[in-house]
Amino acid sequence: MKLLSFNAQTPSEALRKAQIQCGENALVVSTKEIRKKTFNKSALYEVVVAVEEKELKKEKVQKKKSSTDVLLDLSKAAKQISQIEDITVKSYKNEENNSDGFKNKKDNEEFKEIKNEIYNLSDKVKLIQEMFWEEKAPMRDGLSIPSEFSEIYKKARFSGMNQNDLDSIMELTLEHMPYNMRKNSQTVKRYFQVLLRKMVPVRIESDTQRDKKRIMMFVGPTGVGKTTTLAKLAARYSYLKEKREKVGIITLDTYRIGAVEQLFQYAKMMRLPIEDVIDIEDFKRAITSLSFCDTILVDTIGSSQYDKDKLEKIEKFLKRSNETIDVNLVLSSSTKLEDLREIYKNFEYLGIDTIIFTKFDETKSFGNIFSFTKEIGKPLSYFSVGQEVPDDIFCASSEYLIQCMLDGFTKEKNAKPSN
Ligand SMILES: Nc1nc2c(ncn2[C@@H]2O[C@H](COP(=O)(O)OP(=O)(O)O)[C@@H](O)[C@H]2O)c(=O)[nH]1
Ligand SMILES: [Mg+2]
Repeated sequence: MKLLSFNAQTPSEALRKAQIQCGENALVVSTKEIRKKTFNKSALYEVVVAVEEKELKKEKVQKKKSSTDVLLDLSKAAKQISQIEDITVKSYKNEENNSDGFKNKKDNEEFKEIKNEIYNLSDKVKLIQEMFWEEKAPMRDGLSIPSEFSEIYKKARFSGMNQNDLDSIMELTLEHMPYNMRKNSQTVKRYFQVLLRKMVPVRIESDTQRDKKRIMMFVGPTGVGKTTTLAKLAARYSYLKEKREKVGIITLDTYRIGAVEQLFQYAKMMRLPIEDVIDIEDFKRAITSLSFCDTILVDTIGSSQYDKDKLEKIEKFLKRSNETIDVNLVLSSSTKLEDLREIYKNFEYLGIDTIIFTKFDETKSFGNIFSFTKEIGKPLSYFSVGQEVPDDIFCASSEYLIQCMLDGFTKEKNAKPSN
């Protein structure tokens, strides 16, 4: 036995919908008004019916309405609306151009009539859209996703997030969302956003404590932006944050020609001490010589995640230094979810503390970041949003990530945390 819910402007219409989908034998469990009639909106009723699963399957097969028909209806209605709108605009302009300012009564009545007709037609379009959505609406354990959820469902689906995540979050939303919030797609979106945000672990940026230095190491695949991120953070900690810190840099990136130069240039520009290091003894010495610093940032060998030798070398540095080192895995936003998982698997044994995502500006879908972070449960700490040093870096925020995920990337959005 399954419970299904159907919404319509009248209880009888909702029942009719239920009977079309579930057959005459559907047992009505409850009928309730879920939205009161207002000035510009009709009331909305919900009928919940119980139905045998085999009946449901039978009815589904019998369902004939094709989505192409609905699409044709939709475009026809849209065309009618645009024609009427055109007339409206013209008649409105004529009214405005009337030189003596006199408003013709007949014109006014016509204008009202046309306005009413537009309302009626746009209602019709909405209804057709709902029919179209209902037909395509995914069914999860007998739970059909209502039309108010369609916009957010589609956005989340195209964000690249894991389909299972999306389905279970939808189910949760449908189960727990209060009825009065379901009345329009805006409140649904807000509720859904809050739920998504709560699933993203984020590490709040902290200041260093007195007499306690912080060592941050940046690891990750070649070319993701480790060195650039380190340079941005060096500037941030030493000049841009309210509480300025003494920052030192160590580079283990001595194998890639040019890579050391790049960091030395940045250090010189920012007047920060920098040490390059080849073996573990060097590393220990460098940490000692930078012991006056509050924060030491360590850049690592540009390595492919499959390059076990280089990864093992990093591990040695971590283990033998006898220091507490904060390991920051740097990843690019444009990496597919499966590849992010694979990379993480290879770097995991270094003991990853936090994740930094770079190249926000180079992707359109952020659902991979959401699903990846939710899966591994490690907190996000920073987002890199462009090539500019030092400006293009934000503290990670779940609001900003979900906003990029559902509405696309922009550096200017309100959700950008104030840095
Ligand atoms: N568009 C964009 N490019 C970035 C970003 N971060 C780094 N880059 C670029 O990516 C390239 C590789 O960066 P690099 O720091 O050398 O990567 P590493 O090999 O991981 O150290 C450089 O051209 C950077 O300017 C970002 O957030 N957005
Ligand atoms: Mg580098």
